[in-house]
Amino acid sequence: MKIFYSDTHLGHAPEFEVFDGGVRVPNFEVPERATRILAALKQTDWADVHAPADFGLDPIRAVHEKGYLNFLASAWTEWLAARPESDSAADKSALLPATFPPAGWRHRPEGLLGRAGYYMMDLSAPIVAGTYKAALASANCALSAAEAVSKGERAAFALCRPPGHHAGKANCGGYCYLNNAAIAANWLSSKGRVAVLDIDYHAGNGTQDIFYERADVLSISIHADPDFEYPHFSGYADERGAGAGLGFHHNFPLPAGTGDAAYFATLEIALGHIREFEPGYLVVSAGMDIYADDPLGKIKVTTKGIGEIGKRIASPGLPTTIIFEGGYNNDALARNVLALLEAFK
Ligand code: SP5
Ligand code: ZN
Repeated sequence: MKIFYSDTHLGHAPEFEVFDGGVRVPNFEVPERATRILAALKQTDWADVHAPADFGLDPIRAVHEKGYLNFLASAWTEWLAARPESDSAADKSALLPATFPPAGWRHRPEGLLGRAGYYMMDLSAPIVAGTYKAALASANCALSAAEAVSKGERAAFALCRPPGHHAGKANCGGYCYLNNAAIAANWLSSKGRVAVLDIDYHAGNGTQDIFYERADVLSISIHADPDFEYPHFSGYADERGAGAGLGFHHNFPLPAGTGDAAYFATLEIALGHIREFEPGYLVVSAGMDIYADDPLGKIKVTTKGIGEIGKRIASPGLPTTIIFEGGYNNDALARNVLALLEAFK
């Protein structure tokens, strides 16, 4: 199986994020997540690791708003000039705003911190020196995997870091800056109908935002109920798409404690929608934070269960682009990713 990976992610390593209650914690989304999976893949006799090609900005501009991309591109340089040198309490290692617009306040300020609050959805996507380059390389891994699949591979895996599914048309958040899966799916959509299946523990709010009004891309997310879990404001069952896209988005919120059997039952409903849609391509947002021992998750899927999820997703036989998203138990990550990928060898 073709695997796409770039070392460029190593330049993106924010030291911290801010949890509920204003608690500053070491960032969970660390480079080790990807390097450990890479090492395990290299130990197999089937993983064929490649550097991504550079697809340029056009396929990214097709998904994300221009103003947001300009912000990502220049935010760090602007922060170097604007950060409060005189304030000894300020952490200068990352750009993170502390003010966000309430719903309906859509004036976009010119100043850096105003733009940061406007384009960031939370306090878990700090921008550091290497963030933009890492996000571009991650998107290129997704595009390279999509291209391999479009050329006849049964499946390809994009070992993306940073992840992407919380990034919407004009926002970063939840460790995500560019929506790798949506960029790949949109690129594939010129070649056939595309279904996106998001199995990350968290609702794929960014992917939902990007495809919400489109009928040519079916998007489905299975996740912890946002009523109790991040991202809180997106991922509810009654969000079914809008305009031409009405009926082409599905959310499956699950209760805390959901185990293998209940997860499979929900997955079968999702796969039923995919079969009915008759896509030419499938894109999977493969988060491993559904794992029972994930430090950020409350769903209880086992490693064996992740293997079974792989088999069931593989069963319609669709050309499949698999995009790495979340998953924070670094000891179990590689084992879980391999369990999923084994079904597509
Ligand atoms: C790609 C991805 O999986 N992003 C997830 C971002 C989640 N950030 C919010 C985490 C909320 C943590 N709640 C505290 C649980 C600690 N036991
Ligand atoms: Zn997640």
